[in-house]
Amino acid sequence: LPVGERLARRIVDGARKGLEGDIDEALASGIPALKIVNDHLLEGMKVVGELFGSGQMQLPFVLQSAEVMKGAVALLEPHMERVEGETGSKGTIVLATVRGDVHDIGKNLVDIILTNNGYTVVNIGIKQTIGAMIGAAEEHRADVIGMSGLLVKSTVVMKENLEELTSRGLAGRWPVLLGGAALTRTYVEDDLASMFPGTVRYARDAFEGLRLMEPLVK
Ligand code: B1M
Repeated sequence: LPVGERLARRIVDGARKGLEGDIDEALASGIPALKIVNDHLLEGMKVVGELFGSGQMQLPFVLQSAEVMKGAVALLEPHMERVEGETGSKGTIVLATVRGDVHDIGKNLVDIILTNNGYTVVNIGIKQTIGAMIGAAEEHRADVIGMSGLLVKSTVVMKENLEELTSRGLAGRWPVLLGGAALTRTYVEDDLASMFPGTVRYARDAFEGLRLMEPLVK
């Protein structure tokens, strides 16, 4: 198999042993690190999601796949393109996976992409309440609050979080960036935006998140 397909296969199989060799080979063959993530590793993760969703893969194996994914991203991170010569930060975002949700691979990719492009990312982790996000945003004088969540129930939590920002009188304080597989653009840009007096935007992937940062950081 070509190395890209082998890497996707590794994610599906949860095969960590020999990962370094494949990553080195892919890089040496000239595939940019981000392309390895997007075209090959995420392709494997998609298959994992399908197998799990259809009952053909059990949770412990999904966990193993996630570990290989994280290992691969860690190996690739030093090879990712970064904006050089920037003086200071372009802005600060508090990034969290919402309450009740442990999925953090996507959030951590967003962290890497934003960090490499000159933003300061305060990544406060998984299962975070809106209170914790507000606290971090105040402490770090953040420009944006970013929430990630992959479960369908996380889309409801995000709505509750926006309601809490509103009831605390903080809706106008930080624009909110939302991402994660269970969200849809219409849910965020129509349903949530119509109930939230502040700014709320949807990012389909980490790159859309990056593009949205500039207009959100005023
Ligand atoms: Co879970 N899981 N999982 N899981 N898991 C999903 C999400 C699921 C769709 C699988 C399925 O059924 N097909 C399903 C949700 C179904 C639903 O809600 N309707 C599911 C389930 C059910 C569960 C459990 C409930 C299973 C159980 O316990 N019975 C449980 C939940 C526990 C909890 O959260 N309380 C669970 C657990 C796990 C593991 C721990 C085993 C593991 C996570 C490990 C980890 O993250 N550390 C895991 C995994 C790996 C998955 C799948 C297979 C892959 C997720 C992933 O990492 N994708 C997933 C299936 C799927 O998504 N198709 C699934 C790759 C990642 C890069 O994509 O996070 O979407 P993603 O991020 C993208 C974009 O969405 C966007 O950018 C990223 C890439 O560019 N993005 C943002 C994300 N956040 C953003 C924020 C932004 C901007 C963009 O700005 C703020």
